Amino acid sequence: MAAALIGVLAAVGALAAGHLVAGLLEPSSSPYLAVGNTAIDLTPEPVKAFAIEQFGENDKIVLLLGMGVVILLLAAVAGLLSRRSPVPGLIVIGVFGAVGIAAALARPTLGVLGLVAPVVAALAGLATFWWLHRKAPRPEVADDEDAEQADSSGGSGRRRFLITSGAVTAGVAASGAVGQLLIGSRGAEQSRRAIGRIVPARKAPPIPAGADFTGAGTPPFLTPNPDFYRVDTALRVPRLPTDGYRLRVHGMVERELNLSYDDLMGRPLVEKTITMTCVSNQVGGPYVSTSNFVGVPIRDILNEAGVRPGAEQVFSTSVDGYTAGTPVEVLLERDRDALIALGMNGEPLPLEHGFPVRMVTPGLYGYLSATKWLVDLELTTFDKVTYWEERGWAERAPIKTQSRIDRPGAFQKLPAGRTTAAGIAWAQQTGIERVEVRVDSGPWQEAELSTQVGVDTWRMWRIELDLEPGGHNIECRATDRSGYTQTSDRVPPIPDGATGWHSIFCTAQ
Ligand SMILES: Nc1nc2c(c(=O)[nH]1)N[C@H]1C(S)=C(S)[C@@H](COP(=O)(O)O)O[C@H]1N2
Ligand SMILES: [Mo]
Repeated sequence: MAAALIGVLAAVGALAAGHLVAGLLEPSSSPYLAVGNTAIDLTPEPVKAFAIEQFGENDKIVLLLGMGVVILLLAAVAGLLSRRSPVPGLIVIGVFGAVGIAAALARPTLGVLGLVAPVVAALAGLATFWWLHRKAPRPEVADDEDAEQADSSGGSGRRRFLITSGAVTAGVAASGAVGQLLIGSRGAEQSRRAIGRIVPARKAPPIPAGADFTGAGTPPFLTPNPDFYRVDTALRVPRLPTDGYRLRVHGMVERELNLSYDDLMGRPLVEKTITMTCVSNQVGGPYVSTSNFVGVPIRDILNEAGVRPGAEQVFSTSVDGYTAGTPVEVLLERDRDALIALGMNGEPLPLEHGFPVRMVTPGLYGYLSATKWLVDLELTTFDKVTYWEERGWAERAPIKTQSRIDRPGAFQKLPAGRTTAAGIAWAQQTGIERVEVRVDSGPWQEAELSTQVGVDTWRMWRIELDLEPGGHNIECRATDRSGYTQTSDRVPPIPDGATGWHSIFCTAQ
């Protein structure tokens, strides 16, 4: 027991010390977070897609917990191997330390300062192990001389070891907690609160009555900020205060720009209602949401910088190292209104949606057009490869026409007879013309559509169905305003978005 405990305390102590130093210096250099982030970057794409599908927004928590369990087990084993000599344990802790340092080195945005936390963590782990090991009761004496040791106050023995390890535990818990507090409260939240509401110079047209069918089971037309889907590779949400914020625009331009948050806020802001969609969304999946985004049209910024001939993509970089490439001609289109967004539904961007500044591009999947925590725009050619392209996703990816059934829910039991089915459909840049529904491969029936808000937003549908008692398969398909009807061919999200009809099975009784 004591042997395993020494290993565990040394490992947890190392992580806590690293977390504390990272909280003081540079949050993302915490070895625990740096290893997790590097693990995400190294994870093969199918596993990542699986994790997003299985655990949704909890995928990172699952990863961190999994890492924790593995570390504790290895540490306990290291402790048990070191009953006689501390060397095996010191080797294992040393390897842990090296992994933490390597992970910090692999983080693209961490400088030399980022190495302090993992180095301190490694030293703290080795020292704790060495020290507790010396204090530990020897296994041969532990059994026979138990009573004698317990009595000999001040001498080496089990009681003294328990006191020592209790004190170490308290110190470890305190430094881990302080580190977490520091990491959690660095600037960004405060600076977000100080901004108040974000008021556009040109408001989006109001959402008309009848734009959704929430009574029939669709989501509300505008997604409340806390419900907006979230997909990103950031284990810890980057916390960028507006003080000192800079957006650099460079590369194949006539004039480099270097814009502060106030420079952006000071421009005439426009508001646009946009339905965002993630390329990883499976047919019927949840990664689609709508918001009133407020920001500066990217076109204005690009025109001010002066795009030089030959530039093909706007290569955007996030403060967390994530990169994306958006075709220049799309961003320059007059009616597209791609935004350098500052606000969502009247509020500054929530931290997890890219505070203080992100991109949003109507009609393109988010991975190549919606960089969050945006700090850099480089005009370049498609030779420069982005985060997702390296992982097999397409260089260009307009959002595909899709539809989803929200009611009845999958495997729902409902009373036989008349029932209302409802859902959503989207075909950004084109608009939805028609949604049809069929039951058990019967004839297609046309659903009623909600009032259209714009071509860049989703549209709701509902239909009355008559269900006989028994199991039923309900399918839907959308036709967009170009005349294209969704194909029934099922393809997976990779490389440029899923296709196929959403179908659900329900039971009428
Ligand atoms: N910095 C950063 N920006 C990012 C991502 C990311 O992983 N990191 N994910 C992209 C993807 S895949 C999508 S679909 C959208 C999702 O934006 P949301 O989380 O605000 O819905 O953000 C994009 N911007
Ligand atoms: Mo995405």
